[in-house]
Amino acid sequence: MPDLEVESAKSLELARQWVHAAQHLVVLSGAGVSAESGVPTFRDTHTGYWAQFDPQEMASEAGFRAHPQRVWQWYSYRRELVAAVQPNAAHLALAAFTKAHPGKLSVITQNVDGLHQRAGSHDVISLHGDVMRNQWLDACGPCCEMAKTVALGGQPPRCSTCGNMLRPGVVWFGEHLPVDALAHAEAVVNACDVMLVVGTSGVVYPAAGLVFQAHQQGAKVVIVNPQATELDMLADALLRAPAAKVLPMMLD
Ligand code: BV8
Repeated sequence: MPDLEVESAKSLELARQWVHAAQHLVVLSGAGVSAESGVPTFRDTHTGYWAQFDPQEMASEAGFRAHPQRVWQWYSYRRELVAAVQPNAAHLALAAFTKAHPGKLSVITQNVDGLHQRAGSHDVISLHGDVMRNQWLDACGPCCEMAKTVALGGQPPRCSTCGNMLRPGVVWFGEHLPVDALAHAEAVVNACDVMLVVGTSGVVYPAAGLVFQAHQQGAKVVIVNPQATELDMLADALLRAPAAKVLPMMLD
């Protein structure tokens, strides 16, 4: 195994065996799986989004209502960034695995960048929505669906009839996850015999809770992350390495 520290090389060998013997494999991915595509993570100290912004202010309904233009522009910046990047070897390795082993792998992601889907993974369970989608901020009447929207200088577009604002189609802090997505995620985690936890700090719930669920039902847990995470105590194998390096080796 090229230039992996000894422990990770051993863990990689173990993980490969578990992956290829597994009946049902689940991946839970976080922002780190997109890091090598050039998408900033949230909590990496210097490069992460949260180093510059307060998540409660930028990724919450209260923050959006208080500062609609600032929050809308932050998402516009992220949309442009994500549209300009490509899936990396980690996304592609997962997509290739699903193609080679139909029905064996479920991808659950916390990410809103759509890169798993663009790499070719199907039926991705997106827990936190899609940064490219919009939805109405307030429950809207027929006028919003019919009317044109007006957008003034960096402000979120508004319904030209009632003034309802459009907002990004993502799950903000304090908002419930999509019921179907979470239920589907819990079902595949319950049925899996191996869970790969890739590129997540394990800070955000209920997503991080899925790893406890996998561990409790007896699945092997493999963590791929160059840094320590809040979930390391659950790992049966720990790979201190970047996802784009080890996933192709683990899944080939
Ligand atoms: C909710 C969309 C019910 C928006 C995001 C317990 C139970 C339930 C809720 C809570 C709870 N405790 C606290 C809560 C509340 C809250 C929460 O979890 N807060 C945290 C901060 C403590 N949860 C919620 O509000 C959730 N809703 O529970 O509803 C409810 C309702 C009302 C009141 C109470 C409860 C909603 C959470 C969803 C928030 N939305 N995203 C947007 O994107 O703008 S979360 C955001 O964080 C992203 O989706 C991101 O994916 C996610 C998780 O972060 P990570 O993906 O892990 O990213 P991070 O930067 O942290 O880590 C990156 C990792 O990658 C690092 O470890 C790094 O080392 C690693 N890495 C770097 N490079 C690489 C790499 N790894 C591999 N390879 C590399 N090359």
